Amino acid sequence: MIKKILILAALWLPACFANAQDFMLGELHIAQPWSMELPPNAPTVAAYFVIHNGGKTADHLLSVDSPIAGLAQLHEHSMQGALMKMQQVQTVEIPAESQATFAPMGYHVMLLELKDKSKLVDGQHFPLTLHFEKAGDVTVEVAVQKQAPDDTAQHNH
Ligand SMILES: [Cu+2]
Repeated sequence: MIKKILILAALWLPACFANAQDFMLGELHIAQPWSMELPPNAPTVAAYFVIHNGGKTADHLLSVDSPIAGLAQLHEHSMQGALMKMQQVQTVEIPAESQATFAPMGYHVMLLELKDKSKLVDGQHFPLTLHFEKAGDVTVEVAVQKQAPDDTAQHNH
């Protein structure tokens, strides 16, 4: 399993660094931030991305914020018996020379108290600022789309 992941990572690297939807911050690389278009009356929205850490030390995502939301939290989905539960987490570790994946049914950014819903439609995007313990801050543009990008879960292109 580990070997397979390493091979996938090696294949992925050259292609992804040329991707315009990716953002760099020191050794961190935030790939393809996206959010699902929701009905206009949806009270919250989730944002997803993959954070790659090319460095030799772990970093932590401490918090996030966005001008479109009054409140932004780091959340995690987990199975509790047969039930899928969502809970807030304080930080998310990005292990050295590895990655942290934010995707449906896993870690996600939850945006609450939405202020500007005009940005939450297919084809639009909104800014999201990530605050890291070591690397500092970076603002990414989250693309709103009707469907999940097919390479979110694994970078095998
Ligand atoms: Cu959530």
